[in-house]
Amino acid sequence: MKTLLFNLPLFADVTKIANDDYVGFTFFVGCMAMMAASAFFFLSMNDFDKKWKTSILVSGLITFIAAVHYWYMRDYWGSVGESPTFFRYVDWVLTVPLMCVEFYLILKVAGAKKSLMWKLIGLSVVMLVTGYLGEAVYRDQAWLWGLISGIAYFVIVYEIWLGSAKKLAVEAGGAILKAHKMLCWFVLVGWAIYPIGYMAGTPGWYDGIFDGLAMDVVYNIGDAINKIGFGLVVYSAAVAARAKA
Ligand SMILES: *C/C=C(C)/C=C/C=C(C)/C=C/C1=C(C)CCCC1(C)C
Repeated sequence: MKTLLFNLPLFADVTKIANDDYVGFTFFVGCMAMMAASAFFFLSMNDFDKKWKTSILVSGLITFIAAVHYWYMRDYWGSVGESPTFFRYVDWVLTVPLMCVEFYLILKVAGAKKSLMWKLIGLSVVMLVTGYLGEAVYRDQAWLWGLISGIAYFVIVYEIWLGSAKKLAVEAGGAILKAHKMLCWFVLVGWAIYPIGYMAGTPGWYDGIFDGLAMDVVYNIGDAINKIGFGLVVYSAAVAARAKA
């Protein structure tokens, strides 16, 4: 039993993080931040009525899924010393669709249909699967897969900023419109960090732009801003809605 436990990744030996290992450091701190955020969302969700409870639960699930993946990525980086691309994309393919669900849940009061949710989820999956193909499988065609991924990203941006999602948000007004707008900014600015990471990680492109700052550092900063920040926007909207009620 003891050997079994100690062979689980949870009890694996801790690897040293060098002073200049920014990737290792941001994986470590990122993991802690995601855990703390999850505890916060899970513990506060019961302070709200049913509608907002679900939204805050989803915020917590997003950071919790990320915390588990960060635990593995931190360990993988420490012991293998390579970018944990596979874990990274599994994390994204679970958490980004949940962010799409978040848009839908917020707009549900204004009559958002499930089809909007599935459309956003479908686009996000296309964006991530093609990104994975360019980053891990067809490295020589990184531009082609990056382009397809970028198009899917732009369609998402269009849909929430100008498309039917926007219309619903305007109809709802108040805290809903405010939260929707903030989340839109996250997608436009916060998510734009990722294609920069992709370009910085593709050999022969911009691998020198940040003075050699690794792609993983860019992705880790992006994740902290987007997953925790996104959840906090939803939390604030719930607080605002409660104050009015
Ligand atoms: C929590 C994780 C999030 C919010 C991840 C978002 C990821 C993206 C928006 C990735 C986008 C990409 C492109 C737009 C083009 C290049 C390939 C990707 C997958 C890095």
